[in-house]
Amino acid sequence: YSGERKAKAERILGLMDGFLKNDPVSLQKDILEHVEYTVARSRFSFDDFEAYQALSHSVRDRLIERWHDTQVYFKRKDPKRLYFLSLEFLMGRSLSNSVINLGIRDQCADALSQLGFEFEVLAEQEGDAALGNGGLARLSACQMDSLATLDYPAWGYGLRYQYGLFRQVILDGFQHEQPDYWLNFGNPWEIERVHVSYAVKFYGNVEEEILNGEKCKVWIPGETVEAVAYDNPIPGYGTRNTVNLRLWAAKPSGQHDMESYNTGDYINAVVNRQRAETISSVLYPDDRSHQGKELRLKQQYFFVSASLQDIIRRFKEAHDNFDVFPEKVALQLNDTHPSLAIPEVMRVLVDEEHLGWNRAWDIVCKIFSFTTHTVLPEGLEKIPVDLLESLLPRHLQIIYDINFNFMEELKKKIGLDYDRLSRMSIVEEGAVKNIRMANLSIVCCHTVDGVSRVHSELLKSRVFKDFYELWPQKFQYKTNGVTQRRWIVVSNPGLSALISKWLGTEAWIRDVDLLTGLREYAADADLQQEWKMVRKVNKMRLAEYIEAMSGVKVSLDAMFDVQIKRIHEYKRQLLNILSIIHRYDCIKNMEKSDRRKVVPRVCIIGGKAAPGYEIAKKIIKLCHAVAEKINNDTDVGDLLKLVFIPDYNVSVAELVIPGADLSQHISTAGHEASGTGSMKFLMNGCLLLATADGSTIEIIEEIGSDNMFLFGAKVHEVQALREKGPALKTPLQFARVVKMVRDGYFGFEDHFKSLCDTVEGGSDFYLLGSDFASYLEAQAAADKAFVDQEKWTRMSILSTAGSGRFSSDRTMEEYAKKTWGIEPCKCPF
Ligand code: 73E
Repeated sequence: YSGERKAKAERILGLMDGFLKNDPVSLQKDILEHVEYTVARSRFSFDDFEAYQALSHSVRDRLIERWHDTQVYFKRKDPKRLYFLSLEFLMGRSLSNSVINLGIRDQCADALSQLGFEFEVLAEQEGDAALGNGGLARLSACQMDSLATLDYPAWGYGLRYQYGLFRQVILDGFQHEQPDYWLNFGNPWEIERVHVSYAVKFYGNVEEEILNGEKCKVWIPGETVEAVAYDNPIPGYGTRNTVNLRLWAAKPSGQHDMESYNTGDYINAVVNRQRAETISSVLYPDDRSHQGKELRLKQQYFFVSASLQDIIRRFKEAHDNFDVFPEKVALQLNDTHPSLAIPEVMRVLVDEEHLGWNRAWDIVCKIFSFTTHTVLPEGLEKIPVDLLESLLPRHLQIIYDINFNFMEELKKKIGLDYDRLSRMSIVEEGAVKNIRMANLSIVCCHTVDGVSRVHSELLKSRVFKDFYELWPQKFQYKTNGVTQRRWIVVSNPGLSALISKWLGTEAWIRDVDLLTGLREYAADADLQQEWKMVRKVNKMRLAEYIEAMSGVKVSLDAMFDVQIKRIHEYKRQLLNILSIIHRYDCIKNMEKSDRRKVVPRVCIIGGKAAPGYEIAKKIIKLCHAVAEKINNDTDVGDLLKLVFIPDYNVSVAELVIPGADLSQHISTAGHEASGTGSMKFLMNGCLLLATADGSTIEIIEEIGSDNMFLFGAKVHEVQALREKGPALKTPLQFARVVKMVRDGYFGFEDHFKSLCDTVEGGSDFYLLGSDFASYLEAQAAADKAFVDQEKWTRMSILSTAGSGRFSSDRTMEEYAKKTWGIEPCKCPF
């Protein structure tokens, strides 16, 4: 600034005593002020939760300063920006992550201890923000952290659900779902922007008008809902840059429908308007299929429309010619869930900005990129035409027009190959006519990314084969990654400090490839000793949690063997449980003298089943039934325990992962697009027991197959095994353990019958039977390795050392360079 503006800025800075200070005394002062004026409790007497609130507000103030600086800087520099559109973000807790990224963790801990509080205790007061289902949603959160850290000019857009993913309550071994009204106790991590709101239209009809002698379409909506912005600052690590995650909440429209008020039924008119809020009320809890639901479609369009209005407004503030739009805007579709953005941009450019179809289409083809997380054709999203026609009549017309042009172009290229034309068409004909959202996305996006190498191969050779043959250059892949800030630094401070000590630097927190430096010390006795100590402390913490949750006491000498993820048949928790039954059966039938050789295990399983997914819920019940039997068998004692961790979520993962010795990633090959849990365990020095599926194939390349326990059919073998079907010989042990379940050894035989039927009688689609023998071998190899603690610890250190490639920093850099064409824009303070 100069002149008058400079003087004003200086006066303001003087009045405010500059920027907020981060020394413990200043932090204490801020915390006390927030206790008094924000939380409205006495500064002389407040409890842990109130202290958490006051601390969070103090941290939030610092986030806001950086957020402002970053946004002002982005505005001034006007770089090409990435807009990341995702219907799900699984952020988890914010306090610990924020103080670490702001570099004020120790100062906050000091400040609190002088006030008589403990940082860790306050951090536990925070609930999870669970606005997503699983891997896809947590990936979005990790990617936001990396985008901020790497100084990319990025914005995230999503929905502010009032109810996040349901809480899982286990009663008598059965899963029950309870609503997660996560906003009950307030949310200091968001900033409500009452003045940033847009009208989103639904229903109605399309009319033609003549404007300046040209025909144009006008959509007359039947319902209007207001989208209000809630900003969530996402701080980078080791930088002042703080990016924005803008989530939309639905509110009744400010535009009054005079007619319904005039009819005199005032109360009903208000109640009807209030119904608008349902659009952002609840997250759909299925992480694979939810096709054809009107509310889901409304959610998708609601967030897409509000986000695009916001993006276009920001663009128009700085530019008056849409031809430069692709130089300023990259729009990333996180799966097909936001793909209505495509016809929406066309609608705005053609109907509202009057650019003409061809010019608009040219722009659309340059701005969108699409990442698919799906493996199976059945998993692809479809929208019934009837539904779209009623909810978004103009968008349906636009999709038809896009498809008509595409089909004409395609015919010129491939001729009248009707089978292929109909497979590639955006419109699926049939009893119910559908719009294929993946086809729409592929046709309109310049890049289609897979989430691991093998996933991309499957997309090219199977799921999108026709499209790959037409446009090979569109198909890429970027192997997923996770952020080492949350998954090592926040969740495993002991290991984090140890790594920094041995590497002689904290630089790995930003430059994760430096972790390879640990390789040279993998066999060093001192490091091994310290490594084991850190792991033991983490195991103690986990053991305490297990006892508090399930009442089961576990031995720290046992191998902690963990499988935590959504419950799905393809993820094969059932395979794990059946092998635990086998282990139990073996111990029971063993000579007492041989039992000394058994490696004690604590098997830990956690995860939620979609509420309507019966088989997955039966797997949870089976786990509890088996646990009940084993854990109460004093004859087996500490040799084997099985615990189910209820209500698995991000903060539970932060506790469990650092304490795991072994983790399981055992999907039927070809079914897990990537998998990201494995990466978090790997970073924490946990050994993997896995099939060669998704990203595991790339993990093998980094750490070597001799540092993990691999088993099972390979991707290219699965098809043939399935075709063999009933002719496949399953091992006797498999038949025996399934029979134990069938015969009621664990009770509830009627309940488990249909579960057993999924793996027997020729119907074993996920190949539990055919993989069982090799699974048991891998389990035995893990036992053997665990006995040799020196070897185990070396493997553990090598796992962490080889985990660098699986940082979301690497993934985001690849996207920035190869897909989005954006550059870092670092705020210079
Ligand atoms: O393999 C995972 C992958 O690691 C995949 O199953 C998951 O995405 C992860 C991140 O790439 C995924 N989630 C969904 N589809 N794939 C999904 C589908 C519908 C709704 C919510 C999530």
